[in-house]
Amino acid sequence: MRRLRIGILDLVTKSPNPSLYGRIMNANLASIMPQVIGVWCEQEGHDVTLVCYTGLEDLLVELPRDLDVLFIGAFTQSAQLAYALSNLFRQRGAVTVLGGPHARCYPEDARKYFDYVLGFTDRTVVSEMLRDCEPHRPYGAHLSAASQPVGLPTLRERWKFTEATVAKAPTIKIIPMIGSLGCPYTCSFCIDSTVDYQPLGFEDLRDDLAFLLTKVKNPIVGWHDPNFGVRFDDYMEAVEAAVPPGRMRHIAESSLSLLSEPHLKRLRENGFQAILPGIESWYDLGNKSKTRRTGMDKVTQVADHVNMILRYIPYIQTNFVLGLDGDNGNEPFELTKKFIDLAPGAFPAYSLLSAFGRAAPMNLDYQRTGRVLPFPFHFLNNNHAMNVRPKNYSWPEFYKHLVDVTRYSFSWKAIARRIPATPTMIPKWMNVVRAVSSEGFGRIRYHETILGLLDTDRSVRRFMEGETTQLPEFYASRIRRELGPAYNYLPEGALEHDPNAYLHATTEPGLAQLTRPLVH
Ligand code: B12
Ligand code: SF4
Repeated sequence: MRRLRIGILDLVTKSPNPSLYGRIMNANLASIMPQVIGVWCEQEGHDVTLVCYTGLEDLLVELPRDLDVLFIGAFTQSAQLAYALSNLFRQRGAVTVLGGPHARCYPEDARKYFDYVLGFTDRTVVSEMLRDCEPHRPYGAHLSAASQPVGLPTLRERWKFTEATVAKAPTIKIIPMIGSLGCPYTCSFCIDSTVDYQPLGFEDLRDDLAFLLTKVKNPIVGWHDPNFGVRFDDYMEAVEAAVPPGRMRHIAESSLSLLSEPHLKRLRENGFQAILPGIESWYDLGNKSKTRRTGMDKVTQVADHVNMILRYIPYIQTNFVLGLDGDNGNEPFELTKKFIDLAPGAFPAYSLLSAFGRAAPMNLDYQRTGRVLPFPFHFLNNNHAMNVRPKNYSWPEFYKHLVDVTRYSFSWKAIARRIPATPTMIPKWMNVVRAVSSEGFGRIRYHETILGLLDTDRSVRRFMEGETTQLPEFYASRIRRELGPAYNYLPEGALEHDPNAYLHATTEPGLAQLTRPLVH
């Protein structure tokens, strides 16, 4: 097989103007899989250029013009950017391949703009794709492994890609690491609820950690495991065997149920500095935080738990989903404000209820009841649009509460209370930067704008009520502005998608046939 010139693009962001927080952090949010694909392509004998797009690079310059193949890893929020780039590189003669969350969630749509759309991706899928390597137009080939890969290349193998990406982070530098795929729990809103839990091998993990210490003095490791610490003792033993005390810091997403006091003690001893548990809601999704309580009972229980965590781990981000069907009236929002008062050290992160295509079984229910809106993918990042009409709120009611709780969470009073409630310098500083940047003040401004438009702009209100699919100018002009030069390469029709494609594929046999991946 001839030696191919392969480009790999990791789209960490969707537009060329990162916020202050984005400038500091984007390179730290890079994905592992594009680096993995880089290793596999080189092992197949090809030349690889990998670019992690943090919003500061000129993509039209950084990627070689004469690529044979371009892989793009994209979240749904970067789909339109990915579609535009695919179009440009196809015009230049490349075969294009999409992988990552967008490809897993919206394969029906992505096939219109890419030659290959990859679901679960292992080395066999990549080498089969490279052997075939043909333009597939007008519909790309949808390939998937039968399950998640049983192993991934080690950090040593992907180091040259990791190092180049982390070098882009100006101050804090986080090394991405993963020890498991899937999850044993079955929260119906989650992409991993149907993916079996599978550790990737604790011996490799130990080697990766030991290798990292030879490359970076006091590294910070960011764990990408969907639910870190399911096999808690195995993880801790791997860390303890490879890392002398005090030599490494860690950040992980973990469910509250795994964060018992004995576990927290061991996490502290092993240098865990930041933890991101999901609380989700005071009424819904209790299975994730493993609490049967609801309402104020749950608030006090979770606040006590979070305060206990802060005695061991200096930084905690608590994740909430707003707009769930279990929420009704003022109370859920008032309870969140109580939580902010009772656990002042936690940094709250709010996600608007979003149905990402095929991501979760629950999305079929939203689609069946006609509640999913065709917001362009560019806005689907849990913040810039909520693509499920709320069950128990009118839009103005919902946005009024959203603005109120966001203002409360990032008021000067809450920002000031967070400072003494977090024990060490970096967390104090991070919380202030995040609050005054796009995640706090920026969100308040954005949600206030939408609330205002719901009142003054009929086109926005009608679109959000599902009365029209005509995209309001507010959103259309925002995409034009945010995509910058890439907007000119957006293929025709690429701003629209069928929000019920998942449902249609399950109910229309012809369609199901067309979109079923070729599983090896
Ligand atoms: C770790 C994680 C993060 C980390 C690391 C992100 C990163 N760059 O990878 C952080 C905390 C930074 C993060 C941020 C965000 N995240 Co996140 N995150 C996850 C999480 C928990 C695990 C993903 C993971 O790495 N799995 C391990 C990998 C190996 O497996 P995989 O993702 O299934 O990938 C397989 C295939 O898709 C494929 N593949 C993956 N990437 C690529 C790339 C190429 C080129 C190819 C060919 C194949 C390929 O190969 C893998 C093996 O089969 C998932 C939830 C979950 N449980 O999956 C959410 C998830 C991916 N995140 C999500 C979201 C919405 C976000 C944010 C927008 C949240 C926010 N508002 O800030 C941001 C966006 C960041 C960005 N880069 O754009 C959504 C994505 C939905 C979507 N369709 O876009 C998910 C699914 C959670 C959810 N809400 O359901 N996230
Ligand atoms: S515990 Fe977390 S990762 Fe596991 S299924 Fe639930 S939400 Fe998904």
